[in-house]
Amino acid sequence: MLVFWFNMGSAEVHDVVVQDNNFTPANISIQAGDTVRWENFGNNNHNVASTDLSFLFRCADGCDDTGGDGNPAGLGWVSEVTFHLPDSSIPYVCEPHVGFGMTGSVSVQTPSEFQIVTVSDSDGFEPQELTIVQHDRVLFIKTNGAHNVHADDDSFRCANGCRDDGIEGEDEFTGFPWQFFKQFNELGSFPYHSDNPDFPVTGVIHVVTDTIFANGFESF
Ligand SMILES: [Cu+2]
Repeated sequence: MLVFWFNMGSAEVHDVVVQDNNFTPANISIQAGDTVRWENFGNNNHNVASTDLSFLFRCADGCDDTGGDGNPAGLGWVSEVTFHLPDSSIPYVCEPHVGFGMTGSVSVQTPSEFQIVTVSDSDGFEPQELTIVQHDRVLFIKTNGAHNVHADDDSFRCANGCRDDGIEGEDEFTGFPWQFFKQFNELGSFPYHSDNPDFPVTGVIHVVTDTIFANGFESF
């Protein structure tokens, strides 16, 4: 059993090498909540631009959506995109070299283990308080009303997308149905709230180490 505890999850960042003129690996598979990091080792100007309308990102020297510049750029740029929802295949291209076959895809799997927190007008965040192990993932689901999930310390803000994940989305409170996976990689307590002024509901996630769980604290 202990082997399981120590093998559970880690901060998952998947590297893709950008060269003249291809992506390596071109097709990768990740879990929802993971991050893909592209780095340009080539001399040509490259970028990464999604062609899937539900996962819009365009990055090179940063991503368009997060104030960066997704125009093709030369040697040395690094861009990261975090994927919060499963999808069988999210295709992307390098815009100047798509005609040369410079294409790739990200397949996002449902995590094998995760906790669920729902939010609604009537019940607020449920469970209101949750303790998880470092690197665990939480699936937040809005079941009714207009809400988002905003960390009190402003470290994250998500709804139909998360701020700063590189993907075009809505992180302010919204009545649009949404759900997202978030991985918690930092230890500590993370109180959060909905920004809806009519339903200012709150919750908290406690992130602890494997060791604390192994010592039996979870039974309390
Ligand atoms: Cu290119």
